[in-house]
Amino acid sequence: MTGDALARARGWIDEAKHIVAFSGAGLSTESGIPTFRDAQTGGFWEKYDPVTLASPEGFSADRRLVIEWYAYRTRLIAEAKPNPAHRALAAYEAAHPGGLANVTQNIDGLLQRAGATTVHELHGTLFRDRCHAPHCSHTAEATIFEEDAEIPLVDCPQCGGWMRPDVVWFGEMLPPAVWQAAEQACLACDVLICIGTKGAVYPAAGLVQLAKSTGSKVIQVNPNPSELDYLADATFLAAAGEAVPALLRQD
Ligand code: BV8
Repeated sequence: MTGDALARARGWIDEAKHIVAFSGAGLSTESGIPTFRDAQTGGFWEKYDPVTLASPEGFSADRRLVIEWYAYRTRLIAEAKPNPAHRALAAYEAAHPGGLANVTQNIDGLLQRAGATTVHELHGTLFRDRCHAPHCSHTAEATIFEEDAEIPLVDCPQCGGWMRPDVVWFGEMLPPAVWQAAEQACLACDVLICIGTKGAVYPAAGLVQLAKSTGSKVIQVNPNPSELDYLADATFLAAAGEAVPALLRQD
């Protein structure tokens, strides 16, 4: 990555006091984690619609199927490693304390594993479980199961409710404290870098519009067109692993 567009984008970043890195599944593709939809291609899970599996309705309809799907994804993700994009974001944050906030739709924990400390997980995490019962707040560390392990269906020790991954399912509200922190970061940022997201899931995608509406520069990194193209001041049709280190001068 060279050229005027890169120099201009680097200039915005150099001038910025506060940057938001708004990320989606494409940030972790180069770590070997298939994107949300691609995760279904090939093999046993192909015949299931991810949006159905990632919903309270899907869970009520077939508890074991949903628990086994998340056990499969958690094992894949536990074996993955942060890639150069995750590491560049963590290195930039370390070099500019308070200067970068990650707002991510990913539930893989790879930013934190790369050393990032400011990570707002809009859609939760695979590495914590919680009780599904509406008025129970019990949480527990998630277990990573071997490939052919028998996956237990765990009941909550506090209320007997069904334990489930602490992620946000379709039709469910995002965690209010995380949402408010993400909104504040997007309102305060000078530059928002959109990394590897189609921008089709709400209310998350609305944060890019929010940042734009307060005068932030929007830089997009995505090898394919997305629903956020119209908001971008600069778009790099490149992989995150190449473009993010170049933009943050961590290459
Ligand atoms: C809610 C966790 C209400 C679980 C996820 C407004 C308009 C339309 C619809 C709605 C709306 N408001 C609400 C809705 C409904 C719904 C929604 O948005 N539906 C969509 C499908 C139309 N939203 C909800 O249900 C939300 N909740 O609204 O609640 C409410 C309010 C009050 C009280 C009660 C209820 C909750 C949504 C969260 C769902 N959970 N994940 C799990 O993962 O199992 S969403 C999940 O899918 C991810 O977290 C992520 O958000 C999304 C996937 O999107 P992307 O990350 O963008 O990934 P994708 O695969 O699509 O694209 C990858 C991109 O990467 C591509 O562009 C590709 O080109 C690029 N790429 C590939 N390789 C690379 C790369 N880029 C860079 N480098 C590479 N190497």
